[in-house]
Amino acid sequence: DYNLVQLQAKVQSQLSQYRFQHCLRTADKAVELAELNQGDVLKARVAGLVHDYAKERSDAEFISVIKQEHFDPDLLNYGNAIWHGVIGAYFIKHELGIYDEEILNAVRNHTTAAPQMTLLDKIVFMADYIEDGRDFMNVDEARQVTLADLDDGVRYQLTHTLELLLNKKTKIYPKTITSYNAWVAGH
Ligand code: DGI
Ligand code: FE
Ligand code: FE
Ligand code: FE
Repeated sequence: DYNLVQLQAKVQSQLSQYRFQHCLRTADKAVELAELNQGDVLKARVAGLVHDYAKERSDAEFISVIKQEHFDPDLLNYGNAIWHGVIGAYFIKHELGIYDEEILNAVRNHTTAAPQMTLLDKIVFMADYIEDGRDFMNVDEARQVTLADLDDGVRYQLTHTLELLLNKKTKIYPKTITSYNAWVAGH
């Protein structure tokens, strides 16, 4: 069982006001998507609330956990964008005492998605993207698509994020590609 008030306070203590508000809005959107898709509303709220818990940690902290806990050393070739979910789940487990692997996996997958996603994975991945504070070109289209069909939303985000990364010549994490291949690409 989760004490949401206590959990919120701990998340707030680790984040800037602006990012904490993003987490609250992501939690609200995750609940909305869970209701629409017959998902677990409480797990959606908790996962949405904590998904960016580690986003403001220093690179040095992530690097030390990657090394000490024997995460895939290839992670060292990436940065905060990839670390805050995958390694973030480690901080969430050990500092917030959340041991539910469904919730932890949804956090791990919230940036890159995954070739195979649970309903909770999809809910958190999409809630993060379309929460009410998001303002990017086509966000209204992304919301419309996602509310009509959650899987179409996942395809939409994977396509548009990959386009964005390519345009910026950002280093793409392999899982981002395998997710795109599994969800979007033809043969
Ligand atoms: O943490 P948020 O900003 O709320 O959202 P997020 O965790 O979904 O995404 C964080 C950033 O990560 C976003 O700007 C897109 C970027 N990203 C997604 N896939 C990859 C990636 N960055 C790199 N370098 N490689 C990827 O494969
Ligand atoms: Fe994130
Ligand atoms: Fe995301
Ligand atoms: Fe986020």
